[in-house]
Amino acid sequence: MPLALVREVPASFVAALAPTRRRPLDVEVARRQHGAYLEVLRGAGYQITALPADEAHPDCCFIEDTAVTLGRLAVVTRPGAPSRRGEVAVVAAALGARMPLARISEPATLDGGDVLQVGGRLFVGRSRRSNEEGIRQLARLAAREGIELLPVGVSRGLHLKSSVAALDEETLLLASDCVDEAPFGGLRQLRVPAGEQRAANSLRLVDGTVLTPAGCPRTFEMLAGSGFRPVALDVSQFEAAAGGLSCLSLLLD
Ligand code: CIR
Repeated sequence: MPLALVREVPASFVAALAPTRRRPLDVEVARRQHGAYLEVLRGAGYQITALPADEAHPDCCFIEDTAVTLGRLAVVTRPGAPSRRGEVAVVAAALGARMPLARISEPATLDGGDVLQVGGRLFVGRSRRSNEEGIRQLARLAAREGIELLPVGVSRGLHLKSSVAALDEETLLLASDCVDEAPFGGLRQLRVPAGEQRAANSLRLVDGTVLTPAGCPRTFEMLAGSGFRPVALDVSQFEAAAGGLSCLSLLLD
């Protein structure tokens, strides 16, 4: 059974890193939205393992950033934001109980939100959070697993996956003018309509459903019209903290 590792939303979420926040974050609403997200994952067939929230780490629910899986190997990251580095220990323990672990180490930084697997390839964002050394260390580990890594320049948005999602093994959903698109040559590309950039942070689930943020109707129609199965979900509180659908889980399909 596919597994989704998630982390509960702490009361301290009100202090989550949020460069573009205009309104205070609402923990109760965030928890409701998180609960609805988990229901959709369950419905898609995932067994959920929910790690407890850590009040010392307001961003801990954005669990995607703490680890990357390469086949049967889990790579524990070293998040780019210093305030998030203490999030990895609990996630490493949970992953280490089921699979071998490797670690990204200083001076490298790497956020899971910059790592996008498409078919057998790994695209990795060179962003404010993930540096060259982080990409180099991940490339070495990926090569050992027979996986090719391609760096991608990120010019807008926090992470690579803020602007690009994989809809299947050969199709991307992306927002224009946010990343260097040259490395994606050869892949089919669907562009989110203007004004719906945040819809590029969508998440394909193991049953083929594509979770997409609520309030992006044109993207929803485009996905449905292209043969995908979109499901819209309100994650406004997480978006207000620079996150989105992909960052709330580590999916082990
Ligand atoms: C941060 O700034 O690190 C968090 N507030 C948001 C992280 C979102 N992560 C993701 O999209 N992978």
